[in-house]
Amino acid sequence: MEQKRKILTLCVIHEHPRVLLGMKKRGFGAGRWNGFGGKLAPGESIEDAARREVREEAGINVVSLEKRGIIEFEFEGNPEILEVHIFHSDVFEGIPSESEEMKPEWFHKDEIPFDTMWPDDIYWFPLFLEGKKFSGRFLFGKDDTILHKTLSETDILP
Ligand code: 6U4
Repeated sequence: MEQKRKILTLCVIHEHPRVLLGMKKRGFGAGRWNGFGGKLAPGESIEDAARREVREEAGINVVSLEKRGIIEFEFEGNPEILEVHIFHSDVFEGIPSESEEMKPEWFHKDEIPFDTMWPDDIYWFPLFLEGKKFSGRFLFGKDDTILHKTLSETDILP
């Protein structure tokens, strides 16, 4: 079966010791806290898409941006692979504000709401907060349960 790959961005603002997450109000992952991000516009680079999505969803401009991880997500019975590029930012301009898609809120690093986040986040967030780079793959089954996972630290990310 041919596998279709969709590239997505995900940016978490980390102003130590707090992180900015958004409650997704609609679309894929609605009802969950998550970083800001989405699909690439035609001709857009992954980094430019990450910047644009944060601006559109949280109303701020990221100044620093560093890629920290790439995770592939698959759903059992669905040939599509979601390739999510995860970015860290600790310098931004503006004040986070609610958009049609996301309601931003700061969380202390010890009070991250993993119960209302994607179930993979609890695995990679600690690496992210420690400044590590990582790559992995998660396979989800019914009700977004994790059927299989690989996750490892890496020095190089494409
Ligand atoms: P639009 O076109 O905005 O309605 P939508 O279908 O809502 O698109 P989009 O583009 O907002 O989706 O992208 C989904 C977002 O969710 C991206 O930032 C990537 C992120 N995401 C997807 N799977 C994830 C997962 N398993 N864990 C996680 N973030 C995930 O932490």
